[in-house]
Amino acid sequence: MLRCLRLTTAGESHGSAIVAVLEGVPAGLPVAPSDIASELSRRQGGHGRGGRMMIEEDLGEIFAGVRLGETIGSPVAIRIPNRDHKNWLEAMAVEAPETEDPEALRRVVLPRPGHADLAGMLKYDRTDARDILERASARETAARVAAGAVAKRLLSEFGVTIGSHVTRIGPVWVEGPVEVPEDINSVADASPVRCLDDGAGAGMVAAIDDARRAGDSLGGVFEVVARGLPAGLGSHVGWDTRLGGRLAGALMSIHAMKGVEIGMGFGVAEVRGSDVHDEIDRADERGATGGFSRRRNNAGGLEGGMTTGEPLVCRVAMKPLSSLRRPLDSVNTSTGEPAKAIRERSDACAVPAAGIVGEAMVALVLADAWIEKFGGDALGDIRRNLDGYLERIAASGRGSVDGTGDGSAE
Ligand code: EPS
Repeated sequence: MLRCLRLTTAGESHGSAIVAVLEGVPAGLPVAPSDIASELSRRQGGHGRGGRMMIEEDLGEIFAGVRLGETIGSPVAIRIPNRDHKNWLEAMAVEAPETEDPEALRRVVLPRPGHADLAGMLKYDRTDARDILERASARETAARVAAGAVAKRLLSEFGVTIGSHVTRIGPVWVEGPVEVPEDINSVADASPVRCLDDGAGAGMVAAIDDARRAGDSLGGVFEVVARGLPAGLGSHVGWDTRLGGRLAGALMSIHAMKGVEIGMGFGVAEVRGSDVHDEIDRADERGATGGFSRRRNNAGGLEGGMTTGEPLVCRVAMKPLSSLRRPLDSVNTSTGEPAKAIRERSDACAVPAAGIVGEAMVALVLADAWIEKFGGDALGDIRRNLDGYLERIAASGRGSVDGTGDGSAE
């Protein structure tokens, strides 16, 4: 999914820390610790989060790849300590245990339907599901958001903005077309569920409270919008260069995601081609769309696996979390007897936080496609290449293609 950048994350949910290592970031990018901390803090919020977020205060300590306020071309490494680790010292110790007491070691033999527990135990030959669930935990997304903050920082140098908002939680959704403001996050972040519609937002809060009271959980849908992209990121030439696939793969890799739509999404299956495709006009402005404009954006900013210069719009469906206070039926893997799944502390709903993770994944894929298109080990090289490219495409649509114009950028 990433071709020029490489992201590795490590860390268990209740281990000492979560770590992100991002390779391929060009030199000369200004990065401040606050760029990371502000994104991490956004991820911690949202109505429906559980007790864990009262314990953690994610800041993200950059310990490599940045010097004197700028990236230097080496891997950017970020560490996010787990404050909760102090309550798990024995169960999450690196050393071999001195006790065999399964309670002290917080061993788990009651896999949760919907979680990685059972398949992971079978695959990795583990009799303790904790060996699986600690890494399968969505705590890992803190590392993605930290790395995504660096990717966002790179894109912001070129005027690209990425925001998200929640359109559905369980039985409550925003009806009709959503009016999406230019600065999505300043509005969405003010809502407890990151919803742009106050009425629907209040209904979502009530639905989450109902589910929590019932010992249950809720999923939902969030939308990520990226603005300021030039036409031509990604490519139609290969199955693995198409940006739609790269975005969908990255978004589907987030814990608990079950579906991704781009633009009109599944709606394209219901109507005729003339109701789907976005007609082309000449634009007065010769910007990042190459001097063309569209009458609408059903394509969600992607055609043929490439950006069109229109806003990129991705929607993602998240399933309800599988840690339930009123657990579902399962099997005790040590006795083979029927039993209820483990009751683990968790969130009733994490859709608002998932939107922030979605922004990070979109930022990583777009930054990757940006470096692929404009190259360069240094920020200045990227800027020069971008300027040259924009100058060329601005000349399109002015008769230069059929030879009747002068092709100049004016
Ligand atoms: C998670 C379970 C909960 C969530 C956690 C993801 O953690 P705990 O078991 O410690 O209560 O709070 O999310 C985070 C810690 C986080 O930072 O987002 C799970 O099982 O996926």
